[in-house]
Order: sequence, then structure tokens, then C-alpha cells
Amino acid sequence: PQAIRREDYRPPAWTVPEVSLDFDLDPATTRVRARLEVSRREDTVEPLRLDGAGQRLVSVLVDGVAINDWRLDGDTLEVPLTGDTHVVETEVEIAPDANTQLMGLYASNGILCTQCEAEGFRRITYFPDRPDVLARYRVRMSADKARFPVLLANGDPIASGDLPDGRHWAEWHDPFPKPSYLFALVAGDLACNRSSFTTQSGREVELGIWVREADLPRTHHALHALKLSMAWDEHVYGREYDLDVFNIVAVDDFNFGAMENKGLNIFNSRYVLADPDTATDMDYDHVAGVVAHEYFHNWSGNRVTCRDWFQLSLKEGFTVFRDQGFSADQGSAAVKRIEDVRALRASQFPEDAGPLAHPIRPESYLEISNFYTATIYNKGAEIVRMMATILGPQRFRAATDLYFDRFDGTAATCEDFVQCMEDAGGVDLTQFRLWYSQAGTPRVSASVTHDAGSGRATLRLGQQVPATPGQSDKEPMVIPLKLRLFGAATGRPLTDEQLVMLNQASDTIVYEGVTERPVLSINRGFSAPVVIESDRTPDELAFLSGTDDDPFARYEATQQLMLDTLVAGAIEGGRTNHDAVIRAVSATLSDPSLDPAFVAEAVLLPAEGFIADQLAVVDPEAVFAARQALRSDLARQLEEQWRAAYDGPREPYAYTPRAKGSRRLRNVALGYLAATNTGDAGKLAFTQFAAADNMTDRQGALQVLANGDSDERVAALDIFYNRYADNALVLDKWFQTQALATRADTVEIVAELSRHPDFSLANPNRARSLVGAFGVNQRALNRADGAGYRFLADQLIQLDKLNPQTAAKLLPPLGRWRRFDATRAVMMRAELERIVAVPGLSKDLFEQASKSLE
Ligand code: BAL
Ligand code: ZN
Repeated sequence: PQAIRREDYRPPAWTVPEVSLDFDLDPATTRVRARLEVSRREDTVEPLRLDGAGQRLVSVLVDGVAINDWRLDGDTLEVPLTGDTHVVETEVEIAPDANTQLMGLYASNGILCTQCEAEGFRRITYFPDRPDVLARYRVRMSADKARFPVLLANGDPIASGDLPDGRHWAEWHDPFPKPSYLFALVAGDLACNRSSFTTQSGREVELGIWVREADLPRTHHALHALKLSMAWDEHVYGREYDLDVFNIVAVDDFNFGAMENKGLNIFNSRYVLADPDTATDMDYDHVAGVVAHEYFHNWSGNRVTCRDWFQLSLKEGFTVFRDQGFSADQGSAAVKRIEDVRALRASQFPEDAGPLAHPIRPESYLEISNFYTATIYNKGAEIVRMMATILGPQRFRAATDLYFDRFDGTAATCEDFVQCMEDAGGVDLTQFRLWYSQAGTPRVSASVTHDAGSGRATLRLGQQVPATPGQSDKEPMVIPLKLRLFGAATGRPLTDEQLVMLNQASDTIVYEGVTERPVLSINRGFSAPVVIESDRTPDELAFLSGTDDDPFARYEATQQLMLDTLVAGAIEGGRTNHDAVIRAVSATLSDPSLDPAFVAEAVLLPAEGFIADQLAVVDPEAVFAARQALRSDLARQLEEQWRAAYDGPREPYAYTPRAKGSRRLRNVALGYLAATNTGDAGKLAFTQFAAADNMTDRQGALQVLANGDSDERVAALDIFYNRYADNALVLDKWFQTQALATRADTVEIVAELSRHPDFSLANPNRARSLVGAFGVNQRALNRADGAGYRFLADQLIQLDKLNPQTAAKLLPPLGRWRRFDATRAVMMRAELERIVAVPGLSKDLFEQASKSLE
């Protein structure tokens, strides 16, 4: 396969101002007639080139006359045209039922739906399938009325009617020019939870959440989140909705979480459906976050779109930043920040340190689907956040206003965005732009010395950006660091919080009049996506853990203390001193001023993967053992406190920040109580499991049981399975809970589950629930005999035949072979080589596997 390079970008030779599509819908064979009004760019002599894939071409007409001198160059249709404007019509046949990739038009449980980002539209009809070709779409659909009573597309409904033979039709028109990746249609037997929203200028918008009739009761949370999102975007960014209708449709088979098609968002049902019996608090949070994310794309993505796919982070990084802000405003901003940073460390930091590292604006790709990554999304959001920090709230808002105003209705670049930050913010971001081009997580060293005699404290900062594939030498970045000094003796702040711009390889800051030994609080609020390497002692970290006024920094100090202890434990084989961690956790648990939701986050041990990331050579068993040792020490020594947290005042079920926090802390406490190994852990968890009136409590208990060996484990898994046998989203949890279990025999259990009648690789959620979850289970995946690697590779090879995009997303755990001992590295490489050698491998999986071998 050939690499696409950013530097090769050329504007399109032909534009398509108007498109009419006519769909004769049928799951077996759908006929698509497209009418494109095409317009030559002044200086081009090129023929019209239309992208296509996997369709049968029936006819081509130019200005109403059938032509024969078109030609197919691979999948590209070339139409010779003599004038400057023409009408080109094509007719093709496609087969939605046979579409297992879930790109283009496909069938999901009897619903016909589309997914076009990034390059799915070419599977529906011939078109210049690139984001800088913006067209107005008119869409007519006809279908069997009994099977597909609801026909939806982008924009506003125009007309509908009945046809002979039990068919009917509907026509939709989208007045906003859009790229083909935002096209959508849905046909199905769907029920609607309807409501309306009045925008700030008084526009009445009809809202609809479309699902199967039986799922209607689970749509209220998504609908509520949609209204909150619409109001929030008006209030915080001044962005108002622009069509008369906004529809969301839930489908069960979906590669992404959701898709922001103009006026017709299509969602993975996992991010729409929620009720207390089937969805955890985290599911509720995700539903609201994804609803907000897709809605916010209406401006950051749709009104202003991307010039080319190298600019993907322009819309994704910015929109993630926006949805993070929305979620922070719905509850505890501190807890949201902690969750976001944890997610970044779990998925983006390893990506940035591995063979698939890429800048947030990549230079080349084989398959763009492989670049919907944590780097583009989450690191991209961190880079927007840093600019927001540098500008401050007012100037940042002025800059986003300018961006939306200047680029409305166009396809923009990351550079355009940064330019608006500079123009409205009055700042020079020349060096800051390195964040767009340099991959790798910068490492910042920080140390403070103090001369008691002169009252002088000196902070020395340094930065180093690690080499990444294709980028061996890095320039120093602009790293905005929020920091503050505290007095070790009195606990008083010695300075105000300051924003330091570290923009050289090293820098020194001197503080005068420092009368007591200072303790450094740095990267407060996680102001930059970097790794801090400081020489703070366990006592200093414990001090910050108990006193820092920035909640993130307080959490961070506790985590750093745990991490240092765990790394030492993994290296030294368990002879480490746990006292400082135990004291810090005990103090956190007994501080009545703290929000229980914060406490729950702060007392959790860093994940095995994150501990492993700190080691030169990973011994997964040693990491697991060190973590278990600290966990059981914490459990035993603080047993009374865990029990108090567990037995503390209970809130009746409600999805409120307060009640959520108390459930979270209780589940964390249950996990620790189970780790005391005092015998009654299974019973305690089973009691919670059986008495639960909501999924958060039930699944929390199930995970504890699934990790252990108690008699109650099998009983709970059976009860759970039987209770939810008809609910695919909950069955996903049943598979996932077992795939994440910390047991020694998880590989065997997961292999057995892959043969379960309810398991299927054809459904991406189910594939991710078992294979994806297994891939992040450090202990199971990295089992010394290589059985974990073999299982993962077997599954990926099978999945690739059905759905390359989803298969490729699950490969990265195998690419981490450089981090492990020679024996494991050899086994992991062998699996990657086996994958690369598969005849007919997709370019998706080929790109991921071959780059992972380099
Ligand atoms: N644009 C793909 C799905 C999402 O990021 O919203
Ligand atoms: Zn997005």
C-alpha cells in the first residue's frame, strides 16, 4: 500500500457545489443514483476523478447523455469533461447486508445506516471523497414501508409519500455545504423520544432520539444531556444550533463511539442507552460526554471542517477539549481532570512512547482509520488546553470566536486555528507550534534547592523530548507549567500560583525571601501533558498529598508516591517500605473536607500498565506482585478505614455527583476489603451484588468476585448472565469483566469465552469487550508462556477478515515488545510477523503490525 503524505496536499481539481442522491433501499441490493453538479477550478486540465470502493457501476451520464469513455483506474472513476461545469450522474449498486466493515451503507439488526468518516462515502457512490469538497445535499430515499417505516437523512425533511408495492419515500435537504464524510441516512423501524430546544435567538429545534421501541425508556439521559450540551455551547462558546431538527439514532453495530453527521448523529447504542439497572455511573458519564462531543462537532468539525485528514486533530482535539469542559461543569471539575489524565496516561503516553507514535498532526499514513488515536484526540485536547491556559479565558474565547467567524463554511487547517489564537490572543506561538509536529511525551526535570541563610530558593527545570519513529532530534517545546511553593514546616503557601513557560532545554527560577524549606507543587491541574521527574522525597509527596490546595496536584502527589513505591517494589521484588503510602492514604481517607469522589480517585493505585511504563525492562509478574503487595498492605493496615468508608452513610440511588461519589468510594473500598484476604470478601461482594438496585453497585461487586477465587464467583457470573441475556450492552460487561480479571487463568477463561454462543467478532462492541479488554489486561496478555499473545493475534487475524478498522485498533498491545524481556519480545514479534504474513491482510492491520515491527 502507498503512503499518503501531508506535503502532497493539492486543492481539488473539481468542486461539487450541489449533489442529489436517490436511494432505492434494500438490504440485499441498494441502488444509488447520484447527480453531481461539478465545477472546474480555473487552472486545472485534469479529468474529473471520483473515489469509489466495493460497488457495481451501472451507468455514467454527462449532461443527461450516457457516456462510455469513462474509465476505472483501480477504484477511481475518471470522467473526461470538456467544459467548466457539468452535471455528472452515476448509478451504482451496493450490498448493505454483505457489509461487515461497517463503513458506507450497512445493516445493523434490521436498521440500514451509514458511517462515512473518514472514507466510507466512496462505498456508497462515486464522489471526490475528501473533506475539502463541500456540497449541498438533497437526498431521496425509498424503501419497504413495513420494514423501514422511518427514513432519516441530514438536514431538514422536505417531503414524503407512499409508493406502490408497500414502499414509501422521503426527501431531505441539508442547506449547509458539507464534506461527504458528514453524509448520513438511516432507514428502520424506530421509535422516537422527542423533545424540543429553543436556541438563544429563539429558534425552535425539534430533537429526536431514535431507538428500537423497547429501548425508549433508556433514552432520557441522552436527551437531557443533549439539551444541556446545546445550552452549554451557547453559554460558553456562543455557538447556536442552526437547523430545525437534530436527530440521534442508536445502532448496535458501530466502529466508533458515535458520529457527528450534520443534523443526524448516529451513535453506538452504548453511548445512548442508559438506565440505572443496566448502566453504571461511568456509562452515564460517557453517554453525556459523547452526546456533548458529537453535538459540539456541529461547530467544531461541521461548520468549520478539516482541509485534509492530517488536520484531524483540528476538529477532534478541540472537540474533546470542549466536551471535557462540558463534563467538568456538570460535576466535580477536579475529578473530571483526574479521569482525563488517567485516560491520557493509560492510552496516549504508551502510544507516544511506542512504534506507532505520531504527532497530533501526522506527516503520512497508509490508512487514515488508524489515526483516530488517543494522540489525535486526547493529546490534541491537551494542546488546545495549553493554548487556553496561555491566553486566559477571555482571550481564548475571543480566539475561538474569531476562528468560527473566519472559517465558517470552509475546510481549515491546524495552522488556521493557531493563527486565530495568535491574532485574538496577542501572543506569539511560533515555538508552541512544535506541539503539532513533534511526537513524544516531553520529560521535565524539576528540583528545588534552598539556602536557609540567604532565604533563597532555586528551582531548576529541564526538558527532554524523547526520540520517536522518524524523529530522532527534537527541539525544546513551550511547556506551560503551573507551579507553587509551600513551606514544609508550616504548610503555608510561600508563593502565589504562577505560570512558568519552560521554552528552553533548561531554566532556573530564583525565589527570594523564602524563610522555610520549600516543597514544589508543579504541573498543577496537569497544565502540560508531560512527565515530571522531580527529586521530591516520599515525605514531601506525602505532605503535598495532605495539604496542596490544587486538588489535581494533591491527587498527583499521592499517585507519585504510590508509583515510586511500586516501581521500587517491582525492581526490588517486594522488599519496599510501604509506610509513606499507607500514611498518605490513611490521611486522605480520614479527611472530612474531601469530596468522596475525589477520595475514591486518590486512593486508587496506579494501573499495572502505567507502572510498567516507568521500567526500563518490564517484568509483568513483578509489577503485578508489587501492586498486589502494596494493595494488600493498604487493605490490611487500613481495614477499619475501608470498612468505615464502605459502611458510611448511603445515598439512595440517584445520578447526582454526590451519590455517584459515594458509590464510587464504596466500590473502591470493597476492592480493598477483598484484598485483605480475610475470608469474608466473597460474601461481602456477593451481598452487595445481590442487593444492588443499580448497575454501578452490581458490576463493582461482580468485578471483585471475578478477580477472586471465592465460591460466589461462578454463581454471580451465572446470575448476571441469566438476568441480562437479552441485553447486548450488559452482556458486553459480562465478557469484559472476565477479560479484565486479575486471575492467573484469565487466558483460558477468555479463550473459552471466545467460543461462547453469545460471542461474535462481527459486533465491534462484543469484540472489544473480550479481545480489547484482554489486550489491556497486563498480567493475562503478557503471560510467560506466550498464550496471551497467541490468543490476541488469532483473534485479530479473524477479525481483520470482517472488520479491518476494528481489528487494527486492537493491535497496539502487541507492538510494545521493546519494553519487555527478550523472551517475551521474541514471542510478541513472532505474532506480529504471523499477522503481517496473512494473505489478503487489510492495509489497516498491515500498517499497524508492520510499523510495530520496525
Ligand atoms: N468523528 C468521528 C467520531 C467522533 O470523534 O466524534
Ligand atoms: Zn469527534
